[in-house]
This record gives sequence, C-alpha cells and structure tokens, in this order.
Amino acid sequence: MRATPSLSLLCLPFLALTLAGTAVAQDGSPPYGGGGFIGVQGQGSVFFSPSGEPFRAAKGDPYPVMTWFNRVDTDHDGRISHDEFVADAVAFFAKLDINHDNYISSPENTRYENEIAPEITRMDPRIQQPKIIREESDQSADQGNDLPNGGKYIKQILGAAQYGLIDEPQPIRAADANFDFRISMDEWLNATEERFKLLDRNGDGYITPEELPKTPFQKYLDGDKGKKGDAKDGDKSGHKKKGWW
Ligand SMILES: [Ca+2]
Ligand SMILES: [Ca+2]
Ligand SMILES: [Ca+2]
Repeated sequence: MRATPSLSLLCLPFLALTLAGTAVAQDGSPPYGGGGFIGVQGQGSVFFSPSGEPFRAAKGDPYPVMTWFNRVDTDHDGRISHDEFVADAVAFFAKLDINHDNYISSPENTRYENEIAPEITRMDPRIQQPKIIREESDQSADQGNDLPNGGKYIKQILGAAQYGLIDEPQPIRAADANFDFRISMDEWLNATEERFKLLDRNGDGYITPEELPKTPFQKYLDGDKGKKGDAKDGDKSGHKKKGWW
C-alpha cells in the first residue's frame, strides 16, 4: 500500500485537510514564526521539508531549501545521510508531539495545520497547476475506465506539495497509515523511510543537493526570473521529467 506514496498518501488525507482549511481561513489566526507567512499576498518564499516543516525566507533571499538541507547535514559533508534524514524527521515529530506521548494526535495535527503550516490550507495561485493528467495509471489499468475523465486524473498540486520536494499535500496526515487519526512514531518512521527513498534517487544512501527536485513554488520563482517556458514539448525532446510531478 505504501508502494505508491504519491497517490495513496494523498487522496484521503486531503479531504479532511480541506475542511480544516475552511476553519483556518475564517478565524484568521496569526501566523507561526512571526511574519514569515507568505499567504497568497506573495511576501517571501517558503519551503516545506519532507517531514512537513516550513522554512521561510524573506523576499529576495535565497529559496530556503538549503536552509533545511544544511541544518539536516549535521556533519557538514554536503550530503544528507539516512541517519541525518531520520534524525531531522524525529526532531520535527517531537516538536509536534506537544504532550510527549509519542503520538501526533488529531489536536496536535490541527495545531500543525493552523499555526505551524497555514500555507498548506490554501492554494497558492502562483503555483502552476498541471493541465492534465498523466497517464501513468495505465499500467495498473482497470480502475481508469469508469472515471468521468476517461481514466486520466487531474492531479493538482496542493497543500505542502506546493512548496515541497514530495507530492504530499499534508505530510503529517500522510503518515497515518492505519487511518486512526493519530501518527505513531512507527508510522512516522515508515513514512520517513519512504521519503528518504524517494529523494535518494540514485540509491546510494545519501541525498545530495543535486538530487533535489525543484519545488513547484521554486519553479514559479525561477519562471518569474527567467521566463523559461516549462516544457511544452518536453515529451518529444526526451527530456521527460523524472519524479513525481
Ligand atoms: Ca551529512
Ligand atoms: Ca502527542
Ligand atoms: Ca495512525
């Protein structure tokens, strides 16, 4: 079931997230981290770590993906080892687990959505959404034919995925493998393992800066600067994007 995290982790959790987002928008609670929140007004930039931790940067400052990277790379060898990656994930779990019972409970997750990562409850209009609809489900076939769009699916970039390396709109909920609305440490470590595997593209046990895909928001920033057209004929040129979007 966890073999295809980009999909299986995605659908269910986000339904609940959407509801939560409605509540957030209404109460207008103040942002976490004092003024770093970019919202839809477009101040600064934000990066979401694979564990769902936001890193924010002021407008004009470098995109904060390397802020995360360098913090995780505790031995400063320029790459993130498996252990470093896990340590970072566990540290973030501890930040979320307010009552230290080794679970991220539903209220603790709500706090995450409302206070720590309010960006994930909104759709950032600057993110370029895919028009369609990859046909990557062809292999697993069957399921497609009954769908209204003829087996293709529209996969929007939502939540934390807008600012992240992995297509997980809500990285906390995504770890809830047994759907009991709380995240055990085991679930968290399993999700962390999957994330490491996704990001360590060449499988050598390290994540290097070169391996990191650009986040959708980062692509927006690049496009804003350089206006390079984003691969209309990418398929023909054989420059097929590797990865999950
Ligand atoms: Ca390292
Ligand atoms: Ca807890
Ligand atoms: Ca669970």
